[in-house]
Amino acid sequence: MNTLEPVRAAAPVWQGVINAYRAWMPSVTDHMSIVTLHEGNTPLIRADHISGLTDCDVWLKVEGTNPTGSFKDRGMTVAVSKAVEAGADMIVCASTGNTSASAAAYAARAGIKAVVLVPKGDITLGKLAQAVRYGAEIVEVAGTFDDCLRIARELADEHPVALVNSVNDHRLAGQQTVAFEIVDALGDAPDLHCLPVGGAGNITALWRGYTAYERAERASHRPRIWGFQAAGAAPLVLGHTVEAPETVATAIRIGDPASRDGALAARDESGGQITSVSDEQILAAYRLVARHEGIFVEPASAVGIAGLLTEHAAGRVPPAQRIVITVTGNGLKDPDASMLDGYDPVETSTVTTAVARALNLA
Ligand code: AN7
Repeated sequence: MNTLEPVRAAAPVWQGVINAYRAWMPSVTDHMSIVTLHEGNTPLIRADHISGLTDCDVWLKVEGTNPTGSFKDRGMTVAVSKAVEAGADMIVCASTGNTSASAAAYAARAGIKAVVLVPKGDITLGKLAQAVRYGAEIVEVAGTFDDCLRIARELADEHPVALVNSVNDHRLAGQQTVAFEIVDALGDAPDLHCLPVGGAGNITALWRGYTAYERAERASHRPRIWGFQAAGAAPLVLGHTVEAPETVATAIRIGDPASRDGALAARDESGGQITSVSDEQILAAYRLVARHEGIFVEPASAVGIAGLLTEHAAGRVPPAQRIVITVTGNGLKDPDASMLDGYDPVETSTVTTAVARALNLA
């Protein structure tokens, strides 16, 4: 056994969202041990190209730099810490992919078991690779995400397993920290916040975070919230559940959002809106943010950008707004999406002059 004390870092190290914001999480007590991968503290990057396109001051909150590559880690640290505190040795979740990757990682970190229920054939390669490598028990359900969530809830009701979907309030407590980081970085809340909406936990938590900060006078106001769904999976726009949701943005292929009420409250209390964008608009934004901002996101994560650009094209974005867009997950999650356009490499021999000729340099 290694009896060495861990070496002390020379500079303060970011210790994750619970350590940074535990005063805002009443359920986190001083004596509980924290399961963390040092999530959060993600970059807030000025989107110069998109700012120019919209005559606004647009910033991207790049959640793909979290430890498992998506915003889900912010809530998972709290949910898994609480599950361990309660004595759970197994967690369960339903997922379109990112929640399962995150749950699997935090379970591995905690030394407990993760069971992840995913819709068969609908999980991107990167996300599946993560769940496999972290050692989760993967259950492929012949149905949709919504079927998976129903089963996960029923398993947790009837058996000694802790449900870590965002119907678990600890997830929302952690996910609200994205709003804290944004206000701390900008010095105040933005005018407008755009984000993708699937199960709607994230929009619910985001609004909770902005509200907490405004009440504590850390921010002078709360932003309007614009949520966007994919047109083929837009229950909150249509006002009814969607039986067979379909979109290229597999992460948000959800027909029956668990946090519907929270999403509608965020929309209405902020004077915001929830509208939809087409797969073409999503893919156009997906290409644009990589090509013009240098930020590679997965298709679902481009939905907030697609939405802002669509609203701007319709003349509904006033100029000179300060806007934050959450880009929720890393582009490496979905390598197949990147190859949809095909690619056209320069092929040459091993002779440098031939390479130069092929590149029209000589
Ligand atoms: C990249 O992993 O629901 O509206 O099971 O992975 O809070 O659901 C993922 C959702 C946006 C939507 N962007 O957030 C899951 C899952 C990405 C996502 C969303 C998801 P919510």
